[in-house]
Amino acid sequence: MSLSPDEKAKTPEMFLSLKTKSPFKNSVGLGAIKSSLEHVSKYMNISDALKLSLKINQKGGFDCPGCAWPDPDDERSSLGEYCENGVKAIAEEAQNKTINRDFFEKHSVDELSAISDFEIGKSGRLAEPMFLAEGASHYQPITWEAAFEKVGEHLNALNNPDEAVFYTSGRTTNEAAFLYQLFVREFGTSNLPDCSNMCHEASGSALSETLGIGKGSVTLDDLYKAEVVIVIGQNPGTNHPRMLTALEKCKNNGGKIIAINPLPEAGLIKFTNPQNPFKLLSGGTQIADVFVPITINGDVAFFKALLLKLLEKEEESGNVFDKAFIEEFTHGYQEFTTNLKTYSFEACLEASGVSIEIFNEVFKLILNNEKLIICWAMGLTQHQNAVDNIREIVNLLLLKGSIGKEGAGTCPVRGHSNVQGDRTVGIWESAPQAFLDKIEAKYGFKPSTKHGYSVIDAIKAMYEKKAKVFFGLGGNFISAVPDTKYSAQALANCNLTVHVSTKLNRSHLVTGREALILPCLGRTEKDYQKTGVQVQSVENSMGIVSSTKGILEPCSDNLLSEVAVVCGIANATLKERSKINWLQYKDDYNLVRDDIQEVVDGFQDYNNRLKQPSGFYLPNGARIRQFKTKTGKANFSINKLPAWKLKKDELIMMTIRSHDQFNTTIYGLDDRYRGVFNERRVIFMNKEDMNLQHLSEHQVVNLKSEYNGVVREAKNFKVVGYDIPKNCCATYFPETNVLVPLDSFAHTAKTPASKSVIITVESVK
Ligand SMILES: Nc1nc2c(c(=O)[nH]1)N[C@H]1C(S)=C(S)[C@@H](COP(=O)(O)OP(=O)(O)OC[C@H]3O[C@@H](n4cnc5c(=O)[nH]c(N)nc54)[C@H](O)[C@@H]3O)O[C@H]1N2
Ligand SMILES: Nc1nc2c(c(=O)[nH]1)N[C@H]1C(S)=C(S)[C@@H](COP(=O)(O)OP(=O)(O)OC[C@H]3O[C@@H](n4cnc5c(=O)[nH]c(N)nc54)[C@H](O)[C@@H]3O)O[C@H]1N2
Ligand SMILES: [Mo]
Repeated sequence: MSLSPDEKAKTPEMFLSLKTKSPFKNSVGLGAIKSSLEHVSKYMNISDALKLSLKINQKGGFDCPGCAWPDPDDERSSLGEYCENGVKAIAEEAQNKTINRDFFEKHSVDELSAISDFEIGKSGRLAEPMFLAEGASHYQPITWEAAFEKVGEHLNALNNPDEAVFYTSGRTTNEAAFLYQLFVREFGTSNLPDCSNMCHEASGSALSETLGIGKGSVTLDDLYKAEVVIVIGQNPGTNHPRMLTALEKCKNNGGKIIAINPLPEAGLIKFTNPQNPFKLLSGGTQIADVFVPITINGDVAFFKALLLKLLEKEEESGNVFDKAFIEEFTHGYQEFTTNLKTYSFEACLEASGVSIEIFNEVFKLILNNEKLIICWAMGLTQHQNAVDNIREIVNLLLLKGSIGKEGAGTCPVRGHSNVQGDRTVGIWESAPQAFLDKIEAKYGFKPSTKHGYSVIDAIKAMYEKKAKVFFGLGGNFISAVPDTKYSAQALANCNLTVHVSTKLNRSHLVTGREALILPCLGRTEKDYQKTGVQVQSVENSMGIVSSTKGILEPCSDNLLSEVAVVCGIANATLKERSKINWLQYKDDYNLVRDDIQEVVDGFQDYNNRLKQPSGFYLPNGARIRQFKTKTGKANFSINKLPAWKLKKDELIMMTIRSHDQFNTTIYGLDDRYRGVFNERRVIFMNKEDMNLQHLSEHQVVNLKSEYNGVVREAKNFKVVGYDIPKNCCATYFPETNVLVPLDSFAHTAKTPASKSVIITVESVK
C-alpha cells in the first residue's frame, strides 16, 4: 500500500528513550570539543577531517557550510576558525558513505519515508542522479543529459512560465545563485522563493523601510567596540557559536551584554572559548550582564516600556536622545513620540512578562550609554508582528543615534552561510526595478516585472494547481515549510519535483507525479572544470564577500557542481531561444563574476578583489548614514502591540533548534545545553503550567493548534519542565511544523509565524 503525501512528509511519531538533566549554564568549552571529535570520528575519515579542520574559514580555505557569522579580518586561529557545530556541518557533508542506485533499488520511497530524519541523513551522500517515474515505488538511475532534458520538457510544456517555482536554500554560492536567477528570469518568471522568506525576510522588510538597506550595518570591529550589545531572540551558543568570541572580546573591552530571551540559553549565560586553553580550565566568561526572561512575542511591549521611560527622562533632562542625529538624519520623530505616549508603561511592562527590577537594570544601561548594537535572529523574525519587532528596535537605535557610527548599529544574524549573498545577486521574488533593468541592458531580454511567489505563495499556488513544476536548488522544502500536511499535498499536485542536493532528505520522498534527485558537490569538495579547480564566493552576515574553495576529492565521480547543473538545465530548456551562451560559464567561473560585476552594485573588479585574503566589504549606506529610503532619511515607525489573547489552557509555542541539528538536518538526538538526551519529541513547559494542567515530567501528550477554524495535530511528545515564562512552551522544528498554519505569517514580509503558534496540550492516557 502506498503512503499518502502527508504520511511521507512527517517524521515518524515514535519515541526513543528520553533522558533529562539540569540544563547547562556554560557553553562550548571541553564538552564542545569532545562532542565534535566524537561526531567526526563516527562519520568521517580522519585524514580528511584533519585537512578540513586546518582550512575551515581560513584565508584561501573554504567557507564553513554552517552559519553566516563572519571571520575576523585580521588574526584567525591557527586551528581553523571552527566551532562544534561547524565541525558537525562539515562531517555531515564530508561523510565517507555514499548512496547510489543499489540503495534506491533496495529501498522504496515508502520504506524511506518510515525512517526518522536523523537516520535519513546518516544514509550517506547522494552519488548519482535518480529519477522517480509516474506511479513507480522506487527511484532509478538516469543520466545527467536525460535529467536535463526531462526538466526542459516539463518547463517547456507549461502554459505559462509562472507555473514553475524555483526555490533556493542559502548555501548556494554567489556564482550558482546569480546564474540560477538569470536562467529563471530568461525562462520568463520571477518565482524565486528562498529560505530567506522563512528566515530574515522580516528583517529585510523592516530595515529597508527604516534604514534603506535590508542588511545589518555593523562590522565585527563595531561589536568589539560597542558599549552595550543586546542579543535578542537568538541562541548563539548553538546557532552561531563563533559570535560568542566576539561578545567575549566586547566584554573584555568593557562592553555590557543584555540577553533578551524566553529561555536562559547556555551560550548567553556563560561561554568557554575552545581556543583559549586558560579559559578552558578557569570555567569561562559570564556573557550576559543582564538576562531578560521575556514572554514569547513580548518584545514590542518590552521595547515600548523602555522607549516610554527614555522619553520621560529625555523630557526631564534633555540629554538622553541624540538630538543632532535625530534632526539631521531622521524622519517622523514627532509622530513617533506622540503615538508612543498613548501607551501605558505599566501595561507594556506587564505584557512583556518582565519584572520591574530586571527592566530597571536594562534601562540604566541604555540610558547611560551611546554606542548600542542590537543582534537578533529568529526569535524576532518568525511572528505575525515580526516587522514591528524589528522596526521597534530600530526606533531605539535612532533615538540614541546608534547607527552609522563606530560600535553601534543593527546586526541581524543570518542563518545559512550564503543566504545574504544569494539575495544580493538576485534570488528575490520581488527584485528592484533597477536590478531588472540592468539584466535587460546586459542580456537583451526583458525580465518579468511581476512579483513572483514567496514560499507561502508558492505552496498555495502548487496546492491550487496554478504551479506545476517545483525546482529546489538545495534545501529541504517539505521539512522547512509550515503546515506540513497542506504543503505535502501542494508538492504532490505538481507534475515534476526536482531537488539539487548533497544529502537524501524528506523532500525527495514527497514528490510530484515524477521526481528527480540531482546530486551535487558540497563546499568541502574540489570543483574540477575545464579551466581547473574553481573558486566560488559567498557573502557573510556583515556584507563581506570572500572566496571559498573545496579541498577534498569529490565523494563520487558522478556529481556536478551547482553551477554546472544550472547551466545544463538552462541550456536544455531554453535552447536556441536563449540570448546567453550558457555552457561557457561552467568551464570558467571567472566569467560569471565578470557578469555579476556589471549587474550588481558593489562588485567592481570582482575577480581581483576576491583574491584579497579576507575578501572585500560591499557598500552599506546605513553604515555611513546614507539612508536610501523613500524619505531619504532614517524613518521612525509606529508599531502596535500584538493583539492575540490566550484562552484558558492555551500556550504560545515557539519552534526552535536543538543543539544537534542544522535546520532540517538532524546531526544527533541530544540537546546537550538544555539537558535533553536521546529524544526530539519533547515540549518544554513552565512547571506551574504543568501543575495547572495536571501534567507530570515526561508525560506523553498530543499537541493541537486551531487557527481560522482549522485544527492541526502533532502526536506523541514528552513534557519536560523547564525555566520558561508562564503560558509559553517550546518544541523542536521540524517535528512541529505540522502545527504552524500556512496563513499565520508576518505582515509585509510573509515569514511564517513559527515562533508564535497557539496550541493546547492533551495528555495521552
Ligand atoms: N548549529 C546550527 N546553526 C545554525 C542553524 C542550525 O539549525 N543549527 N540554523 C541556521 C539558520 S538558517 C538560522 S536562521 C539561524 C537561527 O538561529 P536562532 O534564531 O538562534 O535559532 P532558533 O533555534 O530558531 O532560536 C531562536 C531563539 O529565539 C528565542 N525566541 C523565540 N521566540 C522569541 C520571542 O518571541 N522573543 C525573544 N526575545 N526570543 C525568542 C528562542 O528561545 C531561541 O533562543 O541559525 C543558523 N545556524
Ligand atoms: N517551524 C520552523 N520552521 C522553520 C524554521 C523555524 O525556526 N521553525 N526556520 C526556518 C529557517 S530560518 C530556514 S533558513 C529554513 C531552512 O530551510 P532549507 O534551507 O530548505 O533547509 P535545510 O535544512 O537547511 O536544507 C538541508 C538540505 O540541503 C541540502 N544541502 C546541504 N548542503 C548543500 C549544498 O551545498 N548544495 C545543495 N544543492 N544542497 C545542499 C541537503 O540535501 C540537506 O538535506 O527553515 C525554516 N523553517
Ligand atoms: Mo534561516
